[in-house]
Parts: sequence; structure tokens; C-alpha cells
Amino acid sequence: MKLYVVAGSGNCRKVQATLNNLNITADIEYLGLVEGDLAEPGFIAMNPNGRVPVLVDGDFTLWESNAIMQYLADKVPDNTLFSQDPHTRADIIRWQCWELAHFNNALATIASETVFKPTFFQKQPDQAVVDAAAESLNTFSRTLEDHLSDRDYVVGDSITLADYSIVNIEGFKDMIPFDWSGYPRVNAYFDRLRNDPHWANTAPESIDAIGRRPNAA
Ligand SMILES: N[C@@H](CCC(=O)N[C@@H](CS)C(=O)NCC(=O)O)C(=O)O
Repeated sequence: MKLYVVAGSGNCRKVQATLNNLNITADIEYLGLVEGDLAEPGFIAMNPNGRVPVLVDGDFTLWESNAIMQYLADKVPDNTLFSQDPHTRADIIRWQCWELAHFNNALATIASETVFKPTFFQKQPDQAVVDAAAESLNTFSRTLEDHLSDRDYVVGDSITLADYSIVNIEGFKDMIPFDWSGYPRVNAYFDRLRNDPHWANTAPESIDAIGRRPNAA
């Protein structure tokens, strides 16, 4: 089984944390976003969107991080990350849909404008885009803050796929210009997941390594 990733990518880190947690061994290939690897015809043939992560398992190729996580978890009987109970499973999928459509859509937009554009592309942020995304991030952070009032994890009482999905942009959370002070439970939740060894193990070696092939860092 082979997983194509880019160093520091949140969508890759959540899949790598899933592999670690489930103790699944996969051949992990680090591609260079900066070097243009994702635009190569061979990669586009695997994922026409030109994005990572991509999993290749025999003759089966799968892209979209949350789908990959679910596929991997279903390989391990009785795991606690992705329950077989229909209600628990639907709850996990619900939070994975929520993070992709709402919470991390907003967080990623701010990170993209204020961190990635200036750092990787020498471009200035579009303040109107940042302001609209911040309004959205406030809305969805409140949802998470309220949900965490009586729990440490979003589903049940231990880490599930939903948690790895929600915290996937953890590495950039405190770098963006957003006031997190009104969300103490969200901050504590990110700190809790940050300390999970399966997650921590996926962190890039340094900020300079992000987006680059390892031998180019
Ligand atoms: N919805 C996709 C998003 C994948 C995605 O956007 N990956 C980023 C890295 S975090 C990427 O490959 N970006 C390349 C680019 O924008 O050119 C997923 O969850 O897998």
C-alpha cells in the first residue's frame, strides 16, 4: 500500500495519524508541492485534482483524505477510530463533513491568504477574503466550543477519525491572524490532539520542510 503526501499538509497528516494509530504500515512517498510534482502527468493520472493525499492499494486508487481514513480504518477489525455502530459511525462522518465544508474551509482560507500566499508565492493577502473567512470561522468555532462543553473529543470519550480530521490544520492554527481567546475549549482540544503521539509523529521537521521534497528541504 502506498500513500502520496506532501510534508506538513494537514490533509495528509490526518491520514498519516490514522495509519499510525491503527498500526498500519504503508510506503509513504513525499512529493514536492513547491517543485511541481502534483502537476506531473503521472500524478494527475492518479488524482485529476492534482492534490494530496492519494492512496494506492493494489489496483485501487483513492483520493480525498476523509474517504482514505475511513477506508483504512475499515481494514482493522474492532478499532476505536471508526466504530461499526451505525449511529456512532454517522456521527463521526457528520463531523468529518462539517470540518471539510465549514470549520477548516474557513481556517484554511485564512491560512492560505495570510501564511501560504506571502510565504510560498510572494503575494499579499486579500483582506476582504480574510475578513469573510474570519466571520465564518467565528461561527463554526462557536459550534465546536459549545459541543466541547462536556466532552474531550467530538464523538464518544476517545479519539476518533473525526478528531484527526478537525485538527488537521493544527500546525497553522496559531500562526493566523484570528482571535482564539473566546474559544478556550477549542484551544484545549487542539492542545489535547497536538499531544497525541500518533498525530505528533506526523509533524514536519521544520517550517522550511513544508511543501518540499525531503531532499530539497
Ligand atoms: N478535499 C481534499 C483536499 C486536498 C488538498 O487540498 N490537499 C492540498 C494539500 S493540504 C493540496 O494537495 N494542495 C495542492 C495545491 O493546491 O496545488 C482532501 O481532503 O484530500
